Amino acid sequence: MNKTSAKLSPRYSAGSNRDLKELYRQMRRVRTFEERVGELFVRGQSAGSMLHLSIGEESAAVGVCAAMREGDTFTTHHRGHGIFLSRGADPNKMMAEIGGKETGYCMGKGGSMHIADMGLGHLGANAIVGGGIPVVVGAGLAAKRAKNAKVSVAFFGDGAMQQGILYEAMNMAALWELPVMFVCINNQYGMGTRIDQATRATELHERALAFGLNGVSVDGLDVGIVQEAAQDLFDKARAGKPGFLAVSCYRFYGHARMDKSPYRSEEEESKGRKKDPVLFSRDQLMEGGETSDVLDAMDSEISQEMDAALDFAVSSNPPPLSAMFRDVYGPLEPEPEPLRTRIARILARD
Ligand SMILES: Cc1ncc(C[n+]2csc(CCOP(=O)(O)OP(=O)(O)O)c2C)c(N)n1
Ligand SMILES: [Mg+2]
Repeated sequence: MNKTSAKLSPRYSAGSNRDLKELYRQMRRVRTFEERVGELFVRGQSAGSMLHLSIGEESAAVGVCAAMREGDTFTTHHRGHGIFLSRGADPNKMMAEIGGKETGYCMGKGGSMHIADMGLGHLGANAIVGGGIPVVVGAGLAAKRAKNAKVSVAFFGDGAMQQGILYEAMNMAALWELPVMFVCINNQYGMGTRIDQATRATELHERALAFGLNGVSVDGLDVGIVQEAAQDLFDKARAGKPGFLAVSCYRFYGHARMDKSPYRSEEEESKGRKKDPVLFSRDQLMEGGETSDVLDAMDSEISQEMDAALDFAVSSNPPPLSAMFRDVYGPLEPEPEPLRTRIARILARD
């Protein structure tokens, strides 16, 4: 099964503009949030040196998350801001986390690549390529045993398609009939390596079919098509047949903020950036009768929301040194041994 997008998604033509408008709004929120994250970096206010923006990939986050239900859980890769935002994250707390501030989701100690929040079902972003994938198998097993009809979703990039852990996880999920979804955001690149330089098997969903999952690849230009495909797979996953969805898109900018992508031609980039899911859905809305005034007003409200998130992060404080070990060790684990005591103990051995 390989669905590709026509010019207009049949489901989201004129009659159902209201649904599409909400998807557009969510995609615009992700885009604007990421633009502000870029500003945070340029101001030298982001924690750590690595920031991965999901500009160009908004339909994958928004379309798939629109098919999720309250209580579903998920993990993300290192490019996960848009996914968490689409699951209801507070942009203030997210921006503060990315800025390493105590008002962030993890008190600023996780940063961009290690955000987690159990309340919203976020089981953790992960900087190791493929690292978040096996977690959802465990969560799926728990959901199956609890019979609570929750699905657990792993979001990852095309780079993880070459990681063995994905195949162990898909095999186990299929064998045990777990309510699990594997979502590959295929932005065509793993750092500077294009997907066709990394594998000959570029029809990614076919690998899932081989393991006994449902598998679909869609063009991420059209968020309506992404949502429809995701909804269908989620319904089946909830009933015990895990699914795999590959959403193809184009990573508009470098791998991380300091990467100017010297390995791509300007021509390729400008062609790739024409594959813009936000503008595509805006065009769909206009064709369905929406006015540019209404959409501009929506955009400017979102700009204000994200400006406020940036201000919130910049004006928040970093966590105090005394909180260094808080939330790092569980209540049953001993406090880490103070360095001085440890050195004294080691020296006393000789
Ligand atoms: C196991 C592992 N190998 C290598 C890296 C270095 N690394 C970080 S991101 C990345 C590329 C990931 O590409 P993809 O999965 O397509 O995600 P994208 O960055 O395109 O969103 C690599 C190789 C890593 N973090 N983990
Ligand atoms: Mg990639």
